[in-house]
Order: sequence, then C-alpha cells, then structure tokens
Amino acid sequence: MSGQIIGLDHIGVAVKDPKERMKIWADLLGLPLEKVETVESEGVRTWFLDMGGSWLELLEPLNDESAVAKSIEKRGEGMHHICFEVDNLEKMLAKLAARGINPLGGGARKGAGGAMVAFLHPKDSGGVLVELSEHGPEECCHDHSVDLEDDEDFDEDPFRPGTVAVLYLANPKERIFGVVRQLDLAGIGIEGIDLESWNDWVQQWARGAEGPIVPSVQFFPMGRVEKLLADVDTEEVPSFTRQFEERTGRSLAEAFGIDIEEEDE
Ligand code: CMX
Repeated sequence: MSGQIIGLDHIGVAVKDPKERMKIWADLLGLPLEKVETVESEGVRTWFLDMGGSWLELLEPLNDESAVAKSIEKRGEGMHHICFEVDNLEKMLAKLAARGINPLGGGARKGAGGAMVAFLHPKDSGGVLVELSEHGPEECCHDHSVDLEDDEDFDEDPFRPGTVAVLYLANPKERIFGVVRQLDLAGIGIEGIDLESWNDWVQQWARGAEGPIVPSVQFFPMGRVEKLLADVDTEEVPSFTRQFEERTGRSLAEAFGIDIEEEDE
C-alpha cells in the first residue's frame, strides 16, 4: 500500500436526463447499464455503464444545489471528471500535500459504492477535474438486482433452476448472464453467455437469431463464485432481460429455447 494509482475507475459525464442519454451509451454504443446509486451527500444519482474493466458514470443532478447541477449550468452537459483508483487514498493525499497540492472540498469523503474519494482542483491537473478513489469492502448497490446474502425482496428460495441471473466469478473475474440450471453446495450450473459478449449477442438477435454467439451450459465450483444476482427489473433500471427484449423485439425464453420461470412479484 504505497499511495499510487492502480487503474482507471470511471469517467464521469454530467447529464440532465440519463434515460435520454442511455440511447447513445447503451443502445447505440452498447455499454450495459449495471448499477444505479444515489449519493445523497452530493445530490446526484450515478448511473454506471460497464466499459469492461472500468465504468462510464452518468451523473444526474437531483436538485439545483448539487455540484453537478451547477457544473451543467456553468459548463453544459458532458465530460465532468476522470476517476483513478488508488491503493491507499490517505497516503496518496499525503504525497500530494507534500508537493503543495490539497484536495477540493476539505479532503476525502464517501463516494459511490462506499469508496473513499477526493477531488483535485483542475488547476492542479491541467484543466481536468480528477477524482481519486479507494474502494472499500462494500459493494456498490445494484438497484436492479438482488444480492443473495441481502435478499429482502424474496421470502424464500430466490434462486432455483429457471431463474434468470448474473453470476459473478472470481479468479479470473468473469460475469455470466443466463438461466440458473443447478445450484447446490458444490457450485452453480448456468446456461448463459459471458457479459463481454452481451452486446454482440443482443445485436445478433436484433438482426435475426442465427449467429456465432450461443449460450453454453457451464458449471462453476463455489470456490470461484463471488455472488449471484437475480436479474430483477425495476421501473427505473431495466434488467438485462428487459434490455434484451426491448432491443431485439424477441423474448429471452426464445433466445434460450426454453421456458424461463416468471420472477416472483
Ligand atoms: N471540470 C472542470 N473544472 C471544474 C469542474 C469540472 N467538471 N467542476 C468544478 N470545476 C472547477 C470550478 O470551476 C472551480 O474553479 P475555480 O476555482 O477556478 O473557480 C474549481 O473547479 C473548484 O470547483 P468548486 O465547485 O468551486 O469547488 P467545490 O469545493 O465547491 O466542489 C467539486 C468540488 C468540484 C468536487 C464538486 O463541485 C463536484 O463536482 N462534485 C461532484 C462530485 C461527484 O461527481 N459526485 C458523484 C459521486 C462521487 C463518485 O464518483 O464516486
């Protein structure tokens, strides 16, 4: 832990109407919407689209007082900030302070996903608002999904054969969207596609069913499973199932060639 940048975390883009902007980022350019989170303290709702290893974060102001609303008023919509992940924010800020650079707004605070974040004044970074972020142990909330371990939306047995879900794997990291086929202490069997191929697969179905990408049945031992999230649809955030059906005009059951269990209401 030495206080250094370890990767690009996200690019923040200020938007007035995220659903309108989704037509570009999700529908046209194919970035899947993965999570939506309100950061009350900043007066923003953040919409995270997956860029494969980093995020595009759409920043929607929730009131006129929010910094993002003021930024849109002053600079218009568009590129807002670039965020780097750091291994140790405190040490990074100490290093910068030793060079006479202090973060904006009084230092580190809680950002999206429970991460500790700090912003650098654009005058210190060549005109770019830079965010530095150290991830906490908490996961960012997934408004359209249900966490297996924090499952208030389902009374019992949320996952069973036929449930549509996203399986998160560790070592190496992978995400599979599909239909749960088997779930026991040994592991999870899922018929699905790697989310890396999601957009190509949807486009293939939008053109017609035939194509090279086909869901495959795979079994993953529990040791590789990070989490399993049900593909739940909310009014605000479309599930992958809804995104598939809206973009292709076909049903997901048709794509999997099977009956898929209806989610419990
Ligand atoms: N691009 C370029 N310059 C910008 C800028 C932007 N997007 N936003 C602010 N600035 C400039 C301002 O014009 C100002 O410049 P001057 O000092 O020359 O006038 C300077 O940066 C400081 O801005 P400020 O608004 O006066 O400073 P505050 O301390 O009030 O605010 C800031 C700090 C910029 C971090 C805050 O206004 C902000 O933008 N917050 C948004 C935070 C956010 O994105 N939250 C989402 C969740 C966090 C997460 O991603 O995890």
